[in-house]
Amino acid sequence: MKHNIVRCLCLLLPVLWLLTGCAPAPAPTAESYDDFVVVGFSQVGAESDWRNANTLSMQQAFSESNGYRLIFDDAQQKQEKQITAIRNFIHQGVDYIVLAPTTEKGWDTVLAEAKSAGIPVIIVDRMIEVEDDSLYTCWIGSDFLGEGRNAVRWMDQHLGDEPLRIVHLQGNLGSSAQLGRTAGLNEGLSTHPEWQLVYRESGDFTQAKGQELVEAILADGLDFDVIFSENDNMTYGAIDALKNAGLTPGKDVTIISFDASRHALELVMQGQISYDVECNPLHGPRVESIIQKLRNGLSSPKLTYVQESAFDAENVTQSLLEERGY
Ligand code: GYE
Repeated sequence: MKHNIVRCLCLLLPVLWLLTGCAPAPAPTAESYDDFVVVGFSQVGAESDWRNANTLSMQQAFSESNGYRLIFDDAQQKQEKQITAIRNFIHQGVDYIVLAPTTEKGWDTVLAEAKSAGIPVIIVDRMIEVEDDSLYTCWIGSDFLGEGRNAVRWMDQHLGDEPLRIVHLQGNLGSSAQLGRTAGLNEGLSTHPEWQLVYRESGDFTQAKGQELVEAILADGLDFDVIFSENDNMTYGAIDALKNAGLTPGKDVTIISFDASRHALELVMQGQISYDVECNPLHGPRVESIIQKLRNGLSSPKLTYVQESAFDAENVTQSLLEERGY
């Protein structure tokens, strides 16, 4: 009798699994993707912690459990690769194209192709400069000029009228993040005759290039008081170069940085970075809610700037570090 019950249970269990949904799910077929909203996302690359946090945020927002199928393309900081990716998205007939552009210029032709295919294009993070604004539906990102001005305001208030020799590490030339932050510094230079720009070069937003540039100027014997570095990863490289040369970041050299990622805020707390202007990479849910609106027949503002802050030793706190998602 006992044996019969056990045998019965053994036969019933697979049936129960199937009925309760505990059995392994069948692999999705091409047809089953029809139920998803298909989004092609052309990402700049993986040059920085900011970028990786941005990619993750997009992947989480455009997950299959949220009803999306994300086609992700990493352009390795090359605009040609982004243009090819967009053409592939058009060819695949995606529902929406999301573009995080490398540089501002050079998008007119490919976006006109997307427009004639009837695919809405949402620009995220950096901006684009096109002849015809109807080539993209809307943009969401940061006020990069505002960030540059914010840094200059801090320098003005904290370094006063001291003569300053400034080393400027720029991001990718032609990207909005570089253009805006550089324009902010240029304004500061034009109103502070006592500030002297002693070096300016692009470090492509990467840690390796930031370190390489600062090592080279130290080897050349250049004297400087401030490093104005347009992102945290170049700053990390610069800090390593300074330390390797026996200098103390934050004491021998004042460091201004951008992004304010968690590790950088730790360095602010330790006094190695003096001021870090926030740039928020968590755009996934923001872009997703734009797509929700469009799908519901609503419109979204053409331009949306996200709220951002900035940090120095005065306002950086342990709880801020713990809450930081990037
Ligand atoms: O500051 C930098 C990244 O475009 C805002 O790109 C973004 C910038 C960010 O590589 O770390």
